[in-house]
Amino acid sequence: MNEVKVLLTSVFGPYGVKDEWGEELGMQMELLNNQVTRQQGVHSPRQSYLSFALYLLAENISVRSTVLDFPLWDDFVRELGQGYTHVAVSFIVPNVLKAKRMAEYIRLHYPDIKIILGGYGTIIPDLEKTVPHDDCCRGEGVRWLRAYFGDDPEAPIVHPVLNNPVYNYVYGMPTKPRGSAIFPGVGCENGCRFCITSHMFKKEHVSLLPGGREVFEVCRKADREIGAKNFMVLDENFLKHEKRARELLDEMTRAVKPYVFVTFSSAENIRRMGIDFLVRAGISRIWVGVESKRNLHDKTKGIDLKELFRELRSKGIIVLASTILFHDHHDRDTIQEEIDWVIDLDTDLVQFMNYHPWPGTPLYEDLDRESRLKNVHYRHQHGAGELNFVHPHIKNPEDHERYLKGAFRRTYERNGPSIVRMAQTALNGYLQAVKDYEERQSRGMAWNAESLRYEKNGSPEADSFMLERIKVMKEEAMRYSPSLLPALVFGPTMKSRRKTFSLMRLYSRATGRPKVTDILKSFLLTASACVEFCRVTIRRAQGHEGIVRQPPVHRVEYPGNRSVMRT
Ligand code: B12
Ligand code: SF4
Repeated sequence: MNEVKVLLTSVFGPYGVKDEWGEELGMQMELLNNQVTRQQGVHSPRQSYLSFALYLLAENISVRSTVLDFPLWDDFVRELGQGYTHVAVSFIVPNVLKAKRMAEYIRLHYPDIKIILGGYGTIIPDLEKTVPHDDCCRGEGVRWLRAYFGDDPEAPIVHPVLNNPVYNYVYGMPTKPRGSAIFPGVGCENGCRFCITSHMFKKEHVSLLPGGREVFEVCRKADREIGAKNFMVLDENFLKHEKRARELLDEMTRAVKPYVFVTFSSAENIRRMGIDFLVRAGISRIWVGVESKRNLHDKTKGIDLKELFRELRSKGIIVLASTILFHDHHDRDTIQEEIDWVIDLDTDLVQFMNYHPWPGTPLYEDLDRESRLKNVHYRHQHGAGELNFVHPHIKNPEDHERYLKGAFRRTYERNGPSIVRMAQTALNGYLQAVKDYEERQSRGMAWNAESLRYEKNGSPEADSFMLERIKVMKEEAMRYSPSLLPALVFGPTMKSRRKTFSLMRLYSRATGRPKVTDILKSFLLTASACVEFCRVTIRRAQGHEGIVRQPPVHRVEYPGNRSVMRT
């Protein structure tokens, strides 16, 4: 028998391009430009992320494997010639036709290869009728794949070190990606009615890195190997696991390593942990589901979101509020009120998404019972187009696209470019941190790691960890500074330009006269923005929303991890 060799692959590109297998709208391989800073044209920062699950899986099985991420069709076909016994495809629902094409090709040309499917696409009912396969993992994959290959499912998990993002463009200028990504766990216990990331894992949080020490060790490893100091933490509700969050801060404090994190958290957990904790722990950007003005979910009940976000921003934490359009109570008036309510929460970033019943969620089951599910092909189920259920008030599919697009447009017109807001939050946060630090010193206050509060202790020693954190906050704020000139030149309105101009002045006052290199950077970025602006304008004239960028193919070979074998 051949030695087992696995190909772990994402679906093939290009992405965000309409063809036989994929869609343009809502399907870019980007977060911000696709579903957050959409409609902001030249101002929209552009980033793409690796398909994290593939690397995690490859690190954690004893058999030899190759990860092929973002292949074009020819890359995939060529790779199949490398003698694999298994091909494992990770896919999400709207990419089902890509997974189908890949699986059918394997069946036709390599009938001996076993096909394994995993990822959110596996929630599709009767999947075998669409995508031929031998096995399918619906849920946490590391333990599943280990069991599949006869390894020890409970062996400690090895976390990969990955460069993140894959690319990063600001005003059309590529900048060097400087961070990494961490996935401490998958799933969420909250079980909100519509939420597939909770119900995919049976309303459980499945831990991959059990404690803060393990999270910190991953940071250290990434710091040593690729110099990463910033981490995108993919865990649905990072702050819910208080012990882990506390431990992470303790570890960072002990080692004086003020790493920076971008993560998700529900509002209730932010309130529980306290904003001082978040600042100290280095949360620079937080993604909060606000869902609806009516506060339909427990995680936001009784919380003054506007006040919470104001406080977070004043302390330098960039807030991304994410919300859902087309709840049942939305009609033509209330949906607009809802959009205005979210914009009025005054966050740095807003994500709008159309309500979507994914198979496996209570929402899906309820709508099925009510015979309200529509026959919309899975390829169109990306949350930016036609609803896949009958809405009581807004039935026209064109409206489903139109309201969503309009919501992004309105946010941009009212709030201006998000990049300016982020710069403002980062700078205000740095200045506030300095002020707070001085005040605490003068009042003899110190951090109490038990109560997670600053308390009077009478002996005002220097808080060396916080001093390091403040340096990092300054660096973070300074990173935005070159973007302000292009933001000013291409500002959408007079109001937005005035705001950018006063922020530029605040930067000069707070951080001193800009260095020659910074001035040069600003001019270069503005020149790049001119080119980007022309490209966006041409694409729009051709009937598209903007430029679609593609992540380059990324291939890594893994020898197999023998430490996970059964003993
Ligand atoms: C990162 C991310 C992205 C990145 C994608 C990067 C990439 N290269 O694929 C970006 C921002 C580009 C993106 C875009 C989109 N995304 Co997205 N994304 C996520 C996010 C936030 C995290 C996924 C992740 O990496 N988690 C960490 C890894 C370790 O966990 P995991 O992927 O769940 O993998 C575990 C298991 O699922 C399983 N597994 C996964 N694959 C495989 C494969 C095999 C063989 C096996 C055995 C197991 C296995 O094992 C892993 C370890 O346990 C999730 C939400 C979430 N919190 O999970 C949404 C999510 C996956 N995205 C989703 C969607 C819909 C989209 C978009 C259509 C935009 C949108 N409307 O939200 C676009 C589509 C882009 C495209 N062309 O494909 C949905 C998918 C829903 C569904 N049922 O299919 C999710 C669940 C968000 C949501 N709640 O709606 N996304
Ligand atoms: S809190 Fe967020 S991740 Fe958890 S179930 Fe609700 S929507 Fe999903």
